[in-house]
Amino acid sequence: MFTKVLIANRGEIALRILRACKELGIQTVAVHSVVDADAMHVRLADESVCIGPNPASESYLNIPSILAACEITGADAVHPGYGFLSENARFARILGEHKITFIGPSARHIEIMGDKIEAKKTAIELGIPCVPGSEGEVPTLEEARRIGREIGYPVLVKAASGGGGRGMKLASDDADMENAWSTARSEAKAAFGDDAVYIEKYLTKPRHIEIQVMGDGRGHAVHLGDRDCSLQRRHQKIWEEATAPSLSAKQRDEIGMIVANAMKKLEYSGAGTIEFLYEDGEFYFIEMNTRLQVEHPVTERITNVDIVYEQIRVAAGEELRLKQEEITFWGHAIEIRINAEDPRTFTPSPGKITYYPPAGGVGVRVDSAVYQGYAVPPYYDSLIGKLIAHGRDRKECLQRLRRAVDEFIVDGIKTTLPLFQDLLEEPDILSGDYDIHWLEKYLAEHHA
Ligand code: MV4
Repeated sequence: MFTKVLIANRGEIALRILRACKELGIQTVAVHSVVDADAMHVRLADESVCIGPNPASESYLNIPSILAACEITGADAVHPGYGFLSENARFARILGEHKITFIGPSARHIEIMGDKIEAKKTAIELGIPCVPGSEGEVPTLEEARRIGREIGYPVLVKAASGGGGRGMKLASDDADMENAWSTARSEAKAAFGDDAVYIEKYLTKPRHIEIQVMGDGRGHAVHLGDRDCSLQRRHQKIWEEATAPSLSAKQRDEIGMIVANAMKKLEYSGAGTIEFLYEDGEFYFIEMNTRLQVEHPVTERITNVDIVYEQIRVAAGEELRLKQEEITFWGHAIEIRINAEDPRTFTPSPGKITYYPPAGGVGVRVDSAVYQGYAVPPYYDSLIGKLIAHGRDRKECLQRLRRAVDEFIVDGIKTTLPLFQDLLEEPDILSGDYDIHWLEKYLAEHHA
């Protein structure tokens, strides 16, 4: 096992990782920007190193600085959390060259899944169902139109280096394709320095359902069930649930086994998420995330698996203790993301928290690293906490969630908590009847 883990992140996830390290008896190193000197994870870590000025590009994304912090403290592993360097293959490779373990999958697997064309080819080879579309890159307009006609319009032109919604253009016919294809290419070139694009049939009203996996890199892998993350605004999730309300146990088992077997063949190591669009009873692979995700607690809650603890064990070369037949899904969990933002305009609302009694009680978990007197800095994303409710079924989970949202107080800054009070009155939310467009439509009608 590692003796010292450096946590290359901030906020609630840094604290989450620190907790897992403490339980494993591993010493912890916090790294932080100037403004984060009084953060919770810095206070609770055994050691801390200031790695640079406030902009993330100069601190949490500063590879030389983080390497120096490893050197100074003698850390033998780095946990990258999510965002920042978590899916940076070059970072994973550099750490390896310095005999420091990157707590995550191999640099090769990060690279494959970072290229959406490679990811899709790999998924097809592994027997994962995909959205109908081009076989790889579409280099000419003529070919783009041929594929559009072949699979049937409307189609999406997507950037190979994109993902998370960046660099997508809709084409509804041959005439439309010229504009979609060329703007997708030039935007991809400008944003990622890579103009490769591919084409997919446009699914009009899917849900976003993802499968959590864990592998040991030696051919043992399991799935931990699914999450529905359809409620998104501008490709930012705000509400996630496990299990997905629209799936039967049989469907869950089927897609879960397809994905687990694929990860065995790939010899995938660590935690990962396979993202699907789900429409009319069919799953269509879109992307794989090779990191721990923000919404991992809903899966932890219904499976009783500590995903971060297992990630660290596997990275240290221990075998995966999880056996598929022992993984069961009990009850229902929902996570809501509490952001320091105006609940109507979503404008960031940094500043000092003057009063902070978080929700608690039966069936409630709060993952947060803020406290009364803490000042939310303006430099990073606005997530200040996650509220996770659990119950024997979705109905009990929703009751507890509503009770917890009502008692959660954050004074001094604006938060998205009032949005969730409103959502918890919506019949479609209460019945679980929503797709990826539901939230944007709701906000246009109710929050304009
Ligand atoms: C799609 C799609 C419809 N059809 N692909 C957006 C983010 C990126 N991960 C993939 N995205 C989409 N891909 C096909 N073939 C619709 C979306 C999409 C979306 C997906 C998940 C959650 C929210 C979304 C909001 C708008 C569009």
